[in-house]
Amino acid sequence: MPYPGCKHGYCNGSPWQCICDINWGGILCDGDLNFCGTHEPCQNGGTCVNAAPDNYTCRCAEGFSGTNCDIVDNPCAASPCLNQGTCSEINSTFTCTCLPGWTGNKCQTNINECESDPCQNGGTCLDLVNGYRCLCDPGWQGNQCQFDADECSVNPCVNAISCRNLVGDYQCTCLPGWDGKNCDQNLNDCLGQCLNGATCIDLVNDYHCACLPGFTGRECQTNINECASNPCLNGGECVDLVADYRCICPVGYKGYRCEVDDDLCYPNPCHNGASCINMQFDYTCLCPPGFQGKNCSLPKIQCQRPPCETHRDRCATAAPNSSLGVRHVSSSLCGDHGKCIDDHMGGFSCICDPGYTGRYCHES
Ligand SMILES: [Ca+2]
Ligand SMILES: [Ca+2]
Ligand SMILES: [Ca+2]
Ligand SMILES: [Ca+2]
Repeated sequence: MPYPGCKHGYCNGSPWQCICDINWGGILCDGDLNFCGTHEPCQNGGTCVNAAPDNYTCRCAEGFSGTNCDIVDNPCAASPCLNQGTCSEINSTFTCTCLPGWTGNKCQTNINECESDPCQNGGTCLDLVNGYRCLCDPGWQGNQCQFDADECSVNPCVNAISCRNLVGDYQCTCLPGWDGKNCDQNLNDCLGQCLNGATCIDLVNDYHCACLPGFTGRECQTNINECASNPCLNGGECVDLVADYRCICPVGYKGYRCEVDDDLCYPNPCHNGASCINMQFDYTCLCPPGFQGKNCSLPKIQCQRPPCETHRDRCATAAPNSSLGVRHVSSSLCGDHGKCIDDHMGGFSCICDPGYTGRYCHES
C-alpha cells in the first residue's frame, strides 16, 4: 500500500521511506531544496543561496543589508533626488526636498504653473521651471498679457494719415488711394474708367488710360479728328474715321489723298476740235456743229426735208436724205482702226487693221 504522505515523491514499498522528486527533500518530500529558484527573494542585486529545505540566505550587494537585502545602508548615497533636490536620510529611507517648481518623491515632476490659466486676453501659456511665460495675442502685452499694447509705437500704418491706439487693437486712417488694416493695399482705381477699348493702369488714387490708336483724352473718350490737319489735297473732302481718314476726291483727282491727277480730258479724246469736260468717272465732248457721237467723230446727218427718217443698224447710220438713195455713214463702233460688219441680228463684229486687236480694235 503506497504511503500517502510522500508529497513530491513516491513510496518504494518499504514503510516510512519516500523517494523524493528532484529539488525536494525531507521524510515526506515536502521540503523545497531550491527555494531561491522559485522565489527570488533577494532585492537590490542580492544573491540568493539555498540553505536548507524551505530556507535560503541572501548575499547582499554593497550598501544593502537585511534578510532580503531590502535595507539601504546609505539611502542618499545613490543620489535618488532628481532636478537638484536635496536628499535627507530618515532611518533607512530618504526624503527629497525639491527646488521650487519641482514635486514628486524624487522631485521628478515639473509643476505645471499654467494650470491656473494666468495668461489673460487670449494669451497662450508656456510652462517653465518654477514659472510660466505668456505668448500674448497681438494688441496685448505684459507678463500676463494684461496690458493693452500701443501698436502705434512701431508705426504699423504704412500709407496713413494717422494711427490711433485702441484697447487690444489699433486703427489706421489711410491716405487716399490706400486700404487695408495697415493701409498697405493700393486700391484699384481702374474700375470702369477707360473707354473705347483702352487699357487701364492703376496708380495711387489715380489711373492712367492707355488709349487704342485713334483715341485720346483722360478716358480715351475722344475720337481724334484725323481730318484736322487737312490731309486731303486738291479740294478733297475729308471724312474722319478711327485712327484714319478717307478723302472724297473732286472730279479729276484720285488717290488716298486725292493727290493723283485723274483728268479724263487729258489727252483730249474729243475729235474735230471739240472741247472736253472732265467728270468724276467720265468725260463729255462738246461737239461743234456738224459732228456728233461720244467723241464728236461722227458727221451729223442733216435731213433735207421733213419727215426725217433714219434707219440704223449696229454698224451704220443711214439716212434717206434725198429721193435718190440711202446714204450710209460709217459708225465709230470699231474706231479708227477697224471695219464694222453688221450681222443683221442686232449685233456686230470688228475686223481690225493690222497691228490692232480687241473687240473694238482699240488695243494696239
Ligand atoms: Ca513648471
Ligand atoms: Ca492697443
Ligand atoms: Ca490705385
Ligand atoms: Ca478719328
